[in-house]
Amino acid sequence: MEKNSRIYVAGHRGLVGGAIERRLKAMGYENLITRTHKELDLTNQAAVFRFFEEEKPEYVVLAAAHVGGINANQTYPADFIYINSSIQCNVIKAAHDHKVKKLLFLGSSCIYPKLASQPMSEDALLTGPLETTNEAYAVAKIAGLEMCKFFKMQYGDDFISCMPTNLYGPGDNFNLESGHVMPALIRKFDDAKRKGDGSVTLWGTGKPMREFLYVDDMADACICLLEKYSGLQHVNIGTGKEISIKELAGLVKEIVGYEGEIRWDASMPDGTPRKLLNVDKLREIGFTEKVSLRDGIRRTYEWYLSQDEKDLKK
Ligand code: GFB
Repeated sequence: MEKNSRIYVAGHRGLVGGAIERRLKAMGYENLITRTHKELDLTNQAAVFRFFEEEKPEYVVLAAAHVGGINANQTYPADFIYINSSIQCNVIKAAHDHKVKKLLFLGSSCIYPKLASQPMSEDALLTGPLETTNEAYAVAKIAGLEMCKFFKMQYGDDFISCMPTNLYGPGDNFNLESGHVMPALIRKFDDAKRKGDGSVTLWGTGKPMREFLYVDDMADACICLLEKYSGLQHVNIGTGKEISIKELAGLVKEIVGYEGEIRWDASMPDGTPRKLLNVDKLREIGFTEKVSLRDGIRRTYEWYLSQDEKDLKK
């Protein structure tokens, strides 16, 4: 990619897209193309094809998606499979038709079987049943990464995919119903501290293990793949380290400075017990994360405190 290459960052208002746009700008890429959801509905094929005709991007980062935490995935599976499949089909086909030089598709580590042996390597894909709470999203993301693979096989398009672990950081969705665990912990402990509540209720048992990557590290990993990787198989992006939700809650509680009790609502789902990624392939390509979990949580909390209430999708 040249500094004046026309790079379309789809999803630039989201957690990952926002970090990628920030990083590319900081690196001196001056020809970034972005559209808000209002400006371009990526589920509208004609609008997407018109956009590619007009803007002729040379590179595409497909970070736009309909995303959410365990509760949103479990509650709205039709939305998750339809919206994400539409976005992917439209953008990948338009990128092919307009001879985009390279496209990076972003998926999620929930694509792997619920009980895949841990850590999960790229070869674990499609070797067993999926976690039911996010099956719809996972099927859409599997279709997206397979579509990139088959466009590369049939047409030679340089379309690659990455499957990131759970991401967090500035720009995350702090809505308690639709968001993920990290922003939920930050918001719940901060609210309880301000109100002087004696306890905070979290979901499930706290036993599941999760892996977390700070979103600026994710942006660096994506740019590393854009610059160095053109293989057929997708690439896991993670840290190779995991923590229980219970331990994570203790860490966030300490960083926020909340001193009350933690309670667990076992009527809420735990989701998959573990989804630790094998990141050997990512290391071979030449990427290692820089931000530790503690430091990433501290930075995210500082960002959270600097935001207006209304901007946090409360
Ligand atoms: O981050 P999360 O919503 O999604 O939940 P997943 C992770 C774990 O945190 C689950 C627990 O075991 C939750 O029960 N948890 C505890 C909470 N308290 C809370 C809370 O207040 N809010 C939330 N949200 N969780 C998602 C997939 O799975 O991972 C998506 O559904 C995507 O499709 C994403 O793949 C990366 O990690 O379980």
